[in-house]
Amino acid sequence: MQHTPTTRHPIVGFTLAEVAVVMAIIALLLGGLLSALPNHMRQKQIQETEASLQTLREALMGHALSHGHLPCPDINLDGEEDLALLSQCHRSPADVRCASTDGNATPGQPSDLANQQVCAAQTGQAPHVTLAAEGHDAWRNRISYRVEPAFSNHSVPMLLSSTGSLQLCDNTGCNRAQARGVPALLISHGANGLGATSASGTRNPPPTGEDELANTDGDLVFVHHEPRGTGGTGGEFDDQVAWVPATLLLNRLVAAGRLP
Ligand SMILES: [Ca+2]
Ligand SMILES: [Ca+2]
Ligand SMILES: [Ca+2]
Repeated sequence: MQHTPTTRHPIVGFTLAEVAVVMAIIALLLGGLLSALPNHMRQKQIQETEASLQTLREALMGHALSHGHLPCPDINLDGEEDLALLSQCHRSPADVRCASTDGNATPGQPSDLANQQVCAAQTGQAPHVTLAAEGHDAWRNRISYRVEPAFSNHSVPMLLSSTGSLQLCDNTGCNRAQARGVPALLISHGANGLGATSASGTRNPPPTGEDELANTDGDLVFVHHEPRGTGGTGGEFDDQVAWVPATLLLNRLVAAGRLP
């Protein structure tokens, strides 16, 4: 009886040590990917919000070109600008509500003053329906909007000499400004959303840091700088701000023949 010779194959496999090394490498890679994911998401949200702010800023300038003034803020959260007659306004020292005594009024004509259509408030939400643009940031909070009376009076068109009083600064003391004499500002209250109104109309708690408080307190000074945690001077900060420079706005109005 003849036996057929058989071929002997070596046993192919991994030792336990090799498997352990491979598993460790996979765990490290997965850990790295997972830890990078929130940062990647946050960067995407910041970029998305920046794009929304720039779109709204362009829409504001487009509105000024077609109407001769910037729109008023939305204060009743329907997305449309809110107006009042100057005679209906209440001037408050804490805010410059209806403070349309901006030098454009014709002296000696109080009745004209009383019938001027002005903003019901100079601070509110971006009137995204009026502007036909998205009005919220990446965290589904409405973008806040502040506009100066000299640029938003609907009865008295802005002039080449119109100036704003808003200041965008590095800190609340404003010893270093990024822009002065600003006609209008748009603010996203960032990932923490403090001080914002949500897209569904819920008012979020106020900011805890003084730099973010500067963007919600209704005065003329606004703050913008790099994001910061809770530890630094001025407190936590993640707001994003865009502004309409007076020079750019007036230049576009002149180029379009809206101003002499
Ligand atoms: Ca409204
Ligand atoms: Ca914030
Ligand atoms: Ca302020």
